[in-house]
Amino acid sequence: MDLSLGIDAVENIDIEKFNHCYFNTQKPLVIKGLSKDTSAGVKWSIEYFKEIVGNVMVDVYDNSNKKSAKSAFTVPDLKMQFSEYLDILTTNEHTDLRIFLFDLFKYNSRLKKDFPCPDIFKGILDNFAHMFFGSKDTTVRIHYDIDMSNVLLTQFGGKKRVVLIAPEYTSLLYCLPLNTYSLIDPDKPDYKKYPALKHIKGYDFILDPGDSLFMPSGYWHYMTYLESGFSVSYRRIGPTLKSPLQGLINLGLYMPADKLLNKVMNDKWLTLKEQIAERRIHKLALGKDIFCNEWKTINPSNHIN
Ligand SMILES: O=C(O)CCC(=O)C(=O)O
Repeated sequence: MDLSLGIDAVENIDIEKFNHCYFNTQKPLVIKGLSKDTSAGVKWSIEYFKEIVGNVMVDVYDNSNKKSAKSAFTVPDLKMQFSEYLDILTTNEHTDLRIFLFDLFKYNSRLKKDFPCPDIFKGILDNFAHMFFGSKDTTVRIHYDIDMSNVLLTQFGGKKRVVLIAPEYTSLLYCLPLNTYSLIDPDKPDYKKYPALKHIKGYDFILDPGDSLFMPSGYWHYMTYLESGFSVSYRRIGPTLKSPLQGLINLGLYMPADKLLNKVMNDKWLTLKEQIAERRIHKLALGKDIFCNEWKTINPSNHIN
């Protein structure tokens, strides 16, 4: 994998330029310090959250749960009081517990006032914000968002490393059928098992506290919390109807089908999914005559028609 592409970064951007150069062309962008002049940039801290929403019960996900790491769905592993979770986070030691896609704003409208949707992301979804919390060294497995929205992810607290890969590479990423995850590990790409990864190009950069990342629809992302921290995401639909329609198909058709097969076949379905993902890509490779020799060397007796 060549992750040396340089991501554009700006200090400020107006809506016209953002739409013209990034949103309409679906090109990722980092906006430095977008939140620094907002109340959130000044006020938000672990202590502040404890004071105003500390008593809320939250769903917590355990990254060390091997079963959910291999599952296509992210299912909460436990529930706890938010203040209890924040206490764990403040040690800045590693914990595998993280909070994912949490609609914290609904518990206290002050939070929304502190960080309203930035102008460049105003639209029919601008009332919905989600928060993510994690500790130092926590990773978020590589995936793209199932609803195919564009995402504006603003980082608070610690630094986060982001690996981004354009949707054009989806067919080379061993995407599991009926869902939006891949089992590859961008930190240790296994080129023997997944030779197509050699042909992938992407971005690898660090989001500092206060920075916002524009992630266009369908972009694969893999994140590592370099320090304990949290972020907020807003979503925007467009610029064409193709992505929202694909999002609806993913949510309304593929996800329920995947869930059903998971329920009926359990681990067998996961194994089959991995096999399908591998075979699909090698079939494509043979068709295009790329990395074909590698595949034949690894699987001399395997013939795909
Ligand atoms: O920052 C995180 O913890 C995960 C963010 C993410 O996966 C997303 O915005 O889709």
